[in-house]
Amino acid sequence: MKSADLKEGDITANGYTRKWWKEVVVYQIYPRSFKDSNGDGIGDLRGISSQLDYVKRLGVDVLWLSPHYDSPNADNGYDIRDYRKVMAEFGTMADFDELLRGIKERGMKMIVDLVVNHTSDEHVWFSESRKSKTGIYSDYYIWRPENEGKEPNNWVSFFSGSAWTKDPIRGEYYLHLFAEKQPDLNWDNPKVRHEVYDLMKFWLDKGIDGFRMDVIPFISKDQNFPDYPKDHEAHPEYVYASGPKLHDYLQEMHREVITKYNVMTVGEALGVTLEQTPLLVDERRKELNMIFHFNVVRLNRQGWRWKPWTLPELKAIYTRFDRELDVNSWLTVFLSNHDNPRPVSSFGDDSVLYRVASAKVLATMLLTLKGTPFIYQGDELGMINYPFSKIEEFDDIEVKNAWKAEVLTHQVNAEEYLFHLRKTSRDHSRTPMQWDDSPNGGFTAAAKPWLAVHPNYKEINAKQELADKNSVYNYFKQLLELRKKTLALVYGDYKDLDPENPFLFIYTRSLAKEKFLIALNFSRNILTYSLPNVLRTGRLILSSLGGKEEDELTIHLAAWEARIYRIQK
Ligand code: ISL
Ligand code: CA
Repeated sequence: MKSADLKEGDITANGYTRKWWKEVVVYQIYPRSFKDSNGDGIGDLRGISSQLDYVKRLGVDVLWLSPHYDSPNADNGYDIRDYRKVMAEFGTMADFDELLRGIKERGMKMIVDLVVNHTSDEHVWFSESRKSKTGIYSDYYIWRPENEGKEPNNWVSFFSGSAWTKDPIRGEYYLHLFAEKQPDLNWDNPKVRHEVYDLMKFWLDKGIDGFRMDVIPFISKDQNFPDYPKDHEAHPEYVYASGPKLHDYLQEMHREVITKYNVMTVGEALGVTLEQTPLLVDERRKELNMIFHFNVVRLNRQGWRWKPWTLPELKAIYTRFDRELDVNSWLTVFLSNHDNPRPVSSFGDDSVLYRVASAKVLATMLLTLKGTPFIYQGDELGMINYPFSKIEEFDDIEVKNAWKAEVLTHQVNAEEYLFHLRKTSRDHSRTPMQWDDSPNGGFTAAAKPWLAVHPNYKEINAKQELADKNSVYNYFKQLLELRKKTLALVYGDYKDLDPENPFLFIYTRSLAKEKFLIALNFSRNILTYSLPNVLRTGRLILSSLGGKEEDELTIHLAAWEARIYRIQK
């Protein structure tokens, strides 16, 4: 069944309502690290415009632009100073309009980042709010008096320390779940909500196609601000998320803004459990289209500490979500973003021998599971984690604050901290895109980019991979072509055939008369798998290593090989 056969709003054979945003593949761009057009060492919007053919050729449908707004960059743009102005380092509003035009004329769409749980402390709303307890902006943020000489409660910031800072000007504490320079907005104030809806319409009226909503489950707080229970210290996000009015506000946002446009919304659902997921994404509730849940990207880390994981644990996540969510809910599938290390290093094998093969296994999983796939810039090249050796090489405020709070206070040994950061730091995915083998990987003409380019740019770069038919990039391209014309890989029922297998991920996707078998080898060993006799492999339609047809009841998978079969029913 070709995706052209059915139309938006039709119901698939297994009960899903077809929507364009369920059938697209999204490519995330972190503007700071994508392409520098003016030689200042910082990526910018004109740089992105210059590479749109590269993105289009890959075969993705939607670009997600990480924050492009005016910001002092305390948290690389996730601290917004002016929602209606383009960050000076990234260019001008004319550059934004040109980028959007370039995307549209290539038949792609663009969503932007909506960061409205908090602003920068340099936003005019905060400058005004801290001036007085009675002005019109006084309750745009969350202010509380000190509590017996201390912070109002025991909430902690994700960037170390208390979530409260006493402001010398207003003489009260303000809440910031992230950095001190990221004060949380007070969503219980209807003026704040309508400011947000207005700024959303400003960008929607320019023609964007939706929003990725930053930590959106945090926007509603219990205004009594009770201490969270001690056992939540490791995961305060489960206290901060899903506050009393979250669904009221998301439904209001949908009524006031979203429903007036044909757009997609994806919520970054830090702190949302599987059980709570339908409350956000069940289409009948008219809140969000889909969410990013954190189960997979938190499988190998707890905060900044790396932890071992197993393939059965990874497979169980996909199976749980698939089983628990009905046809009224939709999800995303992603293995990385600007907050997580490179997937080949986290879930694949970033050795010289197996980097390419394992990148293709991960690409096959990403693009044949159920849910809208998100590809993060550079993952289509099989980029890997950076060899950080000292704290000075990091940029991320999350890293630097934890170093100050835990290492400089001698609670954690510096070497131990660096050992973990080499596996878990957000900066791994923020090193510049590697375009070719010229200095700085062709990312910038500047002598020094804002963050060092990975030293492997001569081996791993877009120019080399475009020319190499066996490259990771060209394999992603093949997979995207296959997914585009195969509705069963979008909506098809999912079934894990061997959940406990420690090294093989073998699953089917089936819709109406079509059934596909996907076989992934997450190991360096040649492995054999005998299919349950109800299944016959049928026709091999793709092998990541050029493998050939097989005896129909047994599959032999080479080290880090991925195979896709069309099964004869
Ligand atoms: O998990 C985290 C906290 O320990 C971080 O990876 C991240 O802060 C979290 O996932 C929320 O991410 C979003 O909000 C942050 C910003 O730093 C991230 O870049 C953004 O994706 C605050 O806006
Ligand atoms: Ca630049």
